[in-house]
Amino acid sequence: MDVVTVGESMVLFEPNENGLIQYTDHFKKRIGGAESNVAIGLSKLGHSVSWISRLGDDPFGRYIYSFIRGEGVDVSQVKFDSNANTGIYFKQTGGFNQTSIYYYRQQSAASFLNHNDMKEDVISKARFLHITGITPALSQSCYETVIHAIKIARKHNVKVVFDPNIRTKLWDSSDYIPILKVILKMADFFLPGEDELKLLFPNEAPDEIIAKVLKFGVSTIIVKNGAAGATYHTKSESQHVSGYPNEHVKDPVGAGDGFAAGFISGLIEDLSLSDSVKRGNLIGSMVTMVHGDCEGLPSRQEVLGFEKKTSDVHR
Ligand code: KDG
Repeated sequence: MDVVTVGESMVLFEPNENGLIQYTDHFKKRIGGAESNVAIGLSKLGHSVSWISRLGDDPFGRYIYSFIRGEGVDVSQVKFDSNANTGIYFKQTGGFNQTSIYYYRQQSAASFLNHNDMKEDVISKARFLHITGITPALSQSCYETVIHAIKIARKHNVKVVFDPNIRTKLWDSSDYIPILKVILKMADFFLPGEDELKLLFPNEAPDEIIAKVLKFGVSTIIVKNGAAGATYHTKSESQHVSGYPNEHVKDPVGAGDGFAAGFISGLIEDLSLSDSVKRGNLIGSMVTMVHGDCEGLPSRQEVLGFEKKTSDVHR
């Protein structure tokens, strides 16, 4: 496997028309989950990727399983739990020009992930382990699972990519910041958004934060700033890589996962850091042009077509 990732995926319900959930009768059923989004993105670019998770033994669980498997992701490490439900969530993109998320995922099947679900022979054979800050916020056992997975990765020189993906709605206290920092100290690549970095290190100057994180042992920090691009920092260099602003944003959710998929894909292919970040920026931008958290993740052909685009109609 090129990449292994672990986390929860949920069924996502989104109003069919541009309406408020409170007044909507018709919903479109989709799927969401930061880690499976990244897995799908990588698979569509031609990489091998395994997604580790738990799903309820229910119709939603089976829907998610088939969807992710259908995108070419290895699901051999996914377990069905007959004692817990698959998580669901609702997303309102219309309305007052702000996206709102409502989770129904407490005690979900994925929140019972535990360290026995992490197989050493699966993680040790990968080149990268992708982790987000969502999974450790789901439950104590999920936090321990993530730490266990990272320890296996480090033992076998598998590089750890950490995207904090801060979702404060999942936090019952501010104690998650120290937890995210524990993971950060074990990561090789750190992919925060500019706003997330401020949340993790309040009242500290950006330069000080970068110096501090590099001292933790992180080799590369990529600070994302949406359409404005991203800046990467290593011990020897810092470089800004321009983004891909677009006027066709339909749904911003999943852009960060698109970035992660593009960036990791560049690393797998041994592209330079700058080109890997550029690929991340491009795919993050493409994701926002399509409704849904993962539907806008492009295939390699779609990436090439988008880069070479000469006309609005492709015949
Ligand atoms: O990054 C997008 C994810 O946030 C979304 O797909 C759902 O994983 C999800 C979450 O926990 O919000």
